[in-house]
Amino acid sequence: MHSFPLARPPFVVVEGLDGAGTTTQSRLLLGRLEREGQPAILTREPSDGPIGVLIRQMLSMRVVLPLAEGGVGPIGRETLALMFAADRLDHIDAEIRPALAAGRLVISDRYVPSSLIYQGDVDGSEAMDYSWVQTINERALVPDVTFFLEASTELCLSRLDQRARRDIFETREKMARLERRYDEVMDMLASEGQRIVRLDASAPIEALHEQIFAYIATL
Ligand code: T5A
Repeated sequence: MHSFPLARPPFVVVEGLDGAGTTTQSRLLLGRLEREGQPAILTREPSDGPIGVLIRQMLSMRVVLPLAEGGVGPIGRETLALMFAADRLDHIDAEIRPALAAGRLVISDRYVPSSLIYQGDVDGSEAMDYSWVQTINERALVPDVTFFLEASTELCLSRLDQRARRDIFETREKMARLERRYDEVMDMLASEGQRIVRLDASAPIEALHEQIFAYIATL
């Protein structure tokens, strides 16, 4: 167990299905670190940079594109994957690296795993091809630890039901596919040597927070 501030502040990622609680846990962690005297920032992807803002508008269908056959529709899947990768590199340059260099721990609410999971089916089929998404993200800084909030589709939908607005990924069928892919991708990243910590997202908010904080204190 280390005392704060940490000599080398880590880059921490929180991942999970929509509704798993990544935003809740990221915010709680930031507040706790600040109280413990650890300089830290909370950031997210899509980022709040220019490409990230555009992506958020596209996900909520506030920005649509004219289709060749007439009418409008969402941006192409591969183009969206490239936009997420471009946003990530901008995010790393503009926010993540400068914060780490200034001695701040960085918490990112979502990162590369989200691209693998949400954009991994680049041709729109059930067959996954993670390799291209990995290639376009290969310059992304590797996190020191990724907390994966493991949640079922049913749990996430019950939490999201409280909300009026849902984005383009938040339907039962799509989420069930995403749930399976999360498991696959986290195993894949762990086998490549990344530090992945799986947590049961159905646990109470405070209990999850204590597990995350205790882990950070060992880094
Ligand atoms: N995306 C993102 C891609 O497709 N490719 C990429 O490369 C990237 C980076 C982002 C979307 O972009 C996609 C994935 C996403 O679909 P977003 O709105 O930023 O969209 O998505 P999220 O970060 O998932 O935000 P959400 O708000 O949808 O979900 P969270 O953050 O997981 O959930 P949270 O914390 O807001 O909690 C939801 C509700 O559950 C309660 C909370 O109080 C809240 O009401 N809750 C709990 N209740 C009981 N017990 C717990 N343990 C609880 N934890 C939370």
